[in-house]
Amino acid sequence: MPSDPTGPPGPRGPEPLQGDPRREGGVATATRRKTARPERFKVLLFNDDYTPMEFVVAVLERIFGKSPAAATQIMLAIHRSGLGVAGVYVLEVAETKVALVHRAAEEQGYPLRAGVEKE
Ligand code: TYC
Repeated sequence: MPSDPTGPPGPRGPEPLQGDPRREGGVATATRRKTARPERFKVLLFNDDYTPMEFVVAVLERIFGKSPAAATQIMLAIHRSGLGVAGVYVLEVAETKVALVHRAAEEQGYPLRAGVEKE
């Protein structure tokens, strides 16, 4: 007869529940991921008074893969609040996107700035 896991605790404490490795004679260990989760970084875009809205939307579409609707929403949020998140990436990708934004803006003579912040 299977023991009643809800019954009174024995000398070694309550009976392990079904699926608990202690019940199967296995070794109970703390859960721990083997591979470190890579740190992720936000790419921020900053508002300014000169970069055209259409250019910021184009940057969000081309460099950050946003849909036209999402790009417009993000651009307007930056315009209203001063800054916004264009995307979240591992550090090397985030830094590359920042460089692409600055290069595209400089080519057109716009002062648009981007930066990286740890998530
Ligand atoms: N404020 C700009 C304008 O009125 C538009 C703008 C939006 C600029 C977002 C930069 O990151 C930016 N033309």
